[in-house]
Amino acid sequence: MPAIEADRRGEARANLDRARILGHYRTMTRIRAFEEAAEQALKDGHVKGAVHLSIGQEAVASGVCANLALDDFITSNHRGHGHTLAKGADMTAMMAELFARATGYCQGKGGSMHIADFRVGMLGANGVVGAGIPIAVGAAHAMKLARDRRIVVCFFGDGAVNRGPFLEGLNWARIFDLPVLFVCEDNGFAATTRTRSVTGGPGPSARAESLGIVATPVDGNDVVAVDAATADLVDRVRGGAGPQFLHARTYRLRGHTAADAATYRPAAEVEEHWRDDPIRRCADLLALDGVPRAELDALADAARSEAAAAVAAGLAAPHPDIALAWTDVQDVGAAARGVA
Ligand SMILES: Cc1ncc(C[n+]2csc(CCOP(=O)(O)OP(=O)(O)O)c2C)c(N)n1
Repeated sequence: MPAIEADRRGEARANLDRARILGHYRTMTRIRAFEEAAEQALKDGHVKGAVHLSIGQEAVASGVCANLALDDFITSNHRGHGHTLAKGADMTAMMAELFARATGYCQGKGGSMHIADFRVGMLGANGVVGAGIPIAVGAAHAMKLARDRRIVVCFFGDGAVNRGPFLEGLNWARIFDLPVLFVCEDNGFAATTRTRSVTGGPGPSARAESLGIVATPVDGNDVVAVDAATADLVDRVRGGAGPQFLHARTYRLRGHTAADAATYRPAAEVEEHWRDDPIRRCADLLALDGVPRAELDALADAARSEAAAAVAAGLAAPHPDIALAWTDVQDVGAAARGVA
């Protein structure tokens, strides 16, 4: 990293105050609590469809989204609970969606990978790897044409860099200088495969730089570092510098889906990465700064209570009416609807 860059980041880090780091701790514990509750609910048979947990990756969602205004936009992927909560979405409606209930974000018809909330700028999770990239770039192009100050953040995994939309989307963003921050959440895996074994060349940062987009590497488990790096990149994007790329290295502490025991990696490797748990790191930092452990435990407890209440509300909510199956879809034809 060039010296000036390192200095600017160091400066930004020093300026992050305790209240802001506590805010990260709160956001990350809420994400963790939501996902642990969803994991248990899946085991109990309440969740319909697949759930991909971001346990271990919470610092990326929190550190990035803390730098966005409510009306800025994000797009997400299949592992989107953290991004969605960090952007300000409603935990109760998210849990109800996982349970396929009428009070869920998609009235129970979408599940985990289709949650969107335009009121908080969340343009959608996406089950198709890489498919959020052109959506983000399209939104950024719309902002540029409208001379709108809002920007777009596009979250995707390291597996997505091997898909065509990555090349097309980043190229388009570069040539039109669009206001978009690409955030590659590099957890080392693409489903059950180590990404490096299926990736030619040095990886995500080099791919972005080959398209003329400067890549900024960051320790994705250090929420303060993610926050500081993002602050700088968001400034550049908002200032008209065009697309930026944040390469956040992290690790997923659970299987690819909540039902995947992840036996393709040694237990010792996972154990090792638990020592690098971003929430624990953040707690240690705060404790070192004088925040009482009891205060941190109380925040984590509050997050678990909130998630438990979301589970209870989800279980109490009605299932969608069967007639809703014909809404929010393209015309399926009168014959199919039985009204010919
Ligand atoms: C176009 C497409 N190909 C394959 C899949 C199956 N699939 C789902 S998630 C995934 C891995 C994605 O890896 P990455 O983008 O790194 O995200 P991560 O799961 O690591 O968060 C694959 C191959 C898919 N959903 N879409």
